[in-house]
Amino acid sequence: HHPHRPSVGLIGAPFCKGQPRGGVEGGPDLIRGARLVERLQAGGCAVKDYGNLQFEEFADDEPVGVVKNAKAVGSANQRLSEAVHAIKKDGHTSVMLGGDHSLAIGSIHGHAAAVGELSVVWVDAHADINTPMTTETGNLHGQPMSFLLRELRSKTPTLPNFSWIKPCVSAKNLVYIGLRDVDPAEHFILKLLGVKAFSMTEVDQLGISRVMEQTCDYLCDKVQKPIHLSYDVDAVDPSVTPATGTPVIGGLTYREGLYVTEYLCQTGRLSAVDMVEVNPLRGQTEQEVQSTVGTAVDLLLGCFGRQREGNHAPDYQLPLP
Ligand code: 6HN
Ligand code: MN
Ligand code: MN
Ligand code: MN
Repeated sequence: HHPHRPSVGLIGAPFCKGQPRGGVEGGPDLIRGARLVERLQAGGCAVKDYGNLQFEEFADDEPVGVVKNAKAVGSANQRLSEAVHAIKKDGHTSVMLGGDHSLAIGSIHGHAAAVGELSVVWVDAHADINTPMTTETGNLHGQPMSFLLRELRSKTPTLPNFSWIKPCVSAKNLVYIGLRDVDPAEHFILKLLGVKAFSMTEVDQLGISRVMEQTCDYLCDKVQKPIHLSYDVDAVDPSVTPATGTPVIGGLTYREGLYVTEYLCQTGRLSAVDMVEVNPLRGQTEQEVQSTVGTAVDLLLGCFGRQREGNHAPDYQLPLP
């Protein structure tokens, strides 16, 4: 492998209870089936596959107010947090395959437990920053950031199986890219905390290259913090990634989506990645599913050094006549 390429620690989280639509638990195996491991290895990365997590079932997971499946989501994320913590302690760049986006709670929590202060780049059509008090749907995949931000500690009640969570991200270390479907309460929270956000309007105004430049200028202060990239496949336009639970028109192009990963890769500080919300049952055709899964794999390859200009192994030798 390339000596400068990071080793990847892969963990599958086949979990769907942060939202109501079945199928998203099939994401990890589908993405593996698109030859993710082989293609990362071909690109010079060492890969250790930690397999899929198994999650506890709760017969008595009653809604807390409007919030659904709190016990299942809390328990799944506690397991995921421990798994990501271990992957980081083993020295890998963590790659979490979801599953729905409630899994960012455990992934980011475990990452922070292992490395300390980190920057979060959240690429999504949605802000996923509702609190259990503001959510309109009760779905926990619309709320993960509210449990992780220190600034929202006093605004979030402790749900069953959530008491292990310590808020570990500061609002100033969070950047959103791709927003275009933000609830009023979420918009209020973003303004209240002064969170840096590049909505699709800013992507249109600045272009994706200046968005990424400004993202890294904003996050890079003198302390070089590790970066956690939480990538919701619905950030990309549904013409490209239709097989997802909450598609929103007007998203990132394939090229813009990929540029985000390439840019973060070349910072050398990408320390953990989530790829979430791939749902094969939401595709209308096999082609829609393949386009979504193929894009998810390409985004992950972009995170680990694959270049569109072309690639070759460091020891490549021209064949002699
Ligand atoms: N996602 N804001 C909506 C809600 O239910 O709170 C949508 C959330 C979507 C979540 O895409 O990960
Ligand atoms: Mn080596
Ligand atoms: Mn999301
Ligand atoms: Mn989303």
